[in-house]
Amino acid sequence: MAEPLPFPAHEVLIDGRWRDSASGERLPLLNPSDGSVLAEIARGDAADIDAAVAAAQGALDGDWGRLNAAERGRLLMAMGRAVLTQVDQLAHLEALDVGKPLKQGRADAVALARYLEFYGGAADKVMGETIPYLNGYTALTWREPHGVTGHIVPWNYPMQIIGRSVGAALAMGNACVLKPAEEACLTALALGRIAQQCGLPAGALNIVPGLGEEAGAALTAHAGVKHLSFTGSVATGRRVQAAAAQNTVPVTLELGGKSPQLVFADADLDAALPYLVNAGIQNAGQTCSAGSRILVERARFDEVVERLAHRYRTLRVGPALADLDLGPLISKRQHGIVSRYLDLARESGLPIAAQGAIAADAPPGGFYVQPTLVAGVPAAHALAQEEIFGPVTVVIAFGDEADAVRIANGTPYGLVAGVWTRDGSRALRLARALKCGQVFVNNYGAGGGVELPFGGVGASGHGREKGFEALYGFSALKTVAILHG
Ligand code: TXE
Repeated sequence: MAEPLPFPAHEVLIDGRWRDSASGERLPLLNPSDGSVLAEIARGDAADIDAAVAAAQGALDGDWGRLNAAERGRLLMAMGRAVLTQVDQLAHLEALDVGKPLKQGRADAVALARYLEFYGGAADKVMGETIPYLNGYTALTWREPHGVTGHIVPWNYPMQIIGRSVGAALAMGNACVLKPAEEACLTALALGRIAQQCGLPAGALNIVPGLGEEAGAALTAHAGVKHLSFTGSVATGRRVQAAAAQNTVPVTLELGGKSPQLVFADADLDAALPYLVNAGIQNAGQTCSAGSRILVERARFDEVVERLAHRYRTLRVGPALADLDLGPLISKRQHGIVSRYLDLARESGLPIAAQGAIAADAPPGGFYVQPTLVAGVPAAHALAQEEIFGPVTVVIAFGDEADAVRIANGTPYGLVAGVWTRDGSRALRLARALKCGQVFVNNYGAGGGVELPFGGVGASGHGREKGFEALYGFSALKTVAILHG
């Protein structure tokens, strides 16, 4: 018998109150490690979104809107501290809900705390400018919150994505309506409870779980929402942007990628290897910034493939609570998507260089897939072009630097890139030439990146999250020109 959850999962949080969805309908939440029903969540719909937007507007017009920047920051920092006291509990929830190994869930919880600390500390440090203007005038700018902001979050990194999005929005004085993913929303609900315990005014953060096409679509269409941030698939991102256009509101879209890691012959391979492996398998490859294409200079191609393969053969997959290298995929559907890519690799005759193993005692109902390294993949092949969102890493050979850049930039995406070289000039040339939002040189995603602006170009989306940049996205600049003679 599974342990009961620490709170009822079937409620929405609106205006500081937990209650059933307006329709009373619920959805089953599955445990990806064994396929069992873990809990029921609310099936929020347009009526709940309506109430949540009204509550958020009420908070802006009331207690939340009256706080100054330092007071908002203090509340966020208190939430960050509270999260730090519950890292293990949050990691446990994420393990049950997302199938994430405990150590990865802990890292996510610490990152959530860091976002809350960072944005709490930044809340009162966003300043405007005075502008030299005509004689007799004083001209200045300041940043104002948009108002009610809508946050649509996927299932792969709920804590981190909520931290970077809701944390920044609250710091700037917006009031939020959060729609977590129907596949995983326990840590979102837990954060709602933490926010209440820390004294966040009612209505500043409202949480409405539900289906994308119901609660999600209602949020994107709501005329009371003044900014939308969305992380998820390209197809849904386009729908979100189209809906936002109807109300002429700004959107931030983070839509994943096919991020390359470029390994030159002069690279320090000992340093690179752990990153090359981890960036492909973390969270079972269900990571927007997964380094899922490894591009290797031909002179060292065989050596790199062999060393990667050696590590891949040792990788172990199993239930999240067993805390192995990888847990299961999020759902049967995602398992089907990834399995089809593996079938395609075999049908295309691509060399499977190595695979990890699924633990013998992994429950048969879980959504497990072997981490797989596919070597010598043509750059134009679907496996090298499309986001697989599973632990499948392709290795592609390149000739010279120009070839590497051409291959790296040769997908519709542009989120992150990694460059491994000892040549500083080349590193700088590539950092300029790569079409993406973030470039890591001789590291990849190190440090979690709370402070580093993040977002993509092309099909990876637009707008920037993380770092100070997010605060600009969650505010509108107002210019004031005063004629005083
Ligand atoms: O995404 P969706 P899914 C990619 C990844 C994955 C694929 C499908 O390649 O295989 O997307 O995943 C909400 N209006 N990424 O189906 O549909 C939905 O409820 C408003 C990359 O999970 O984009 C959930 O909260 N909202 C990625 C969120 O959108 C809607 C993370 C994401 O769901 C909606 C996840 C609608 N019409 C998947 N339809 C990344 N960038 O990290 C759905 N939603």
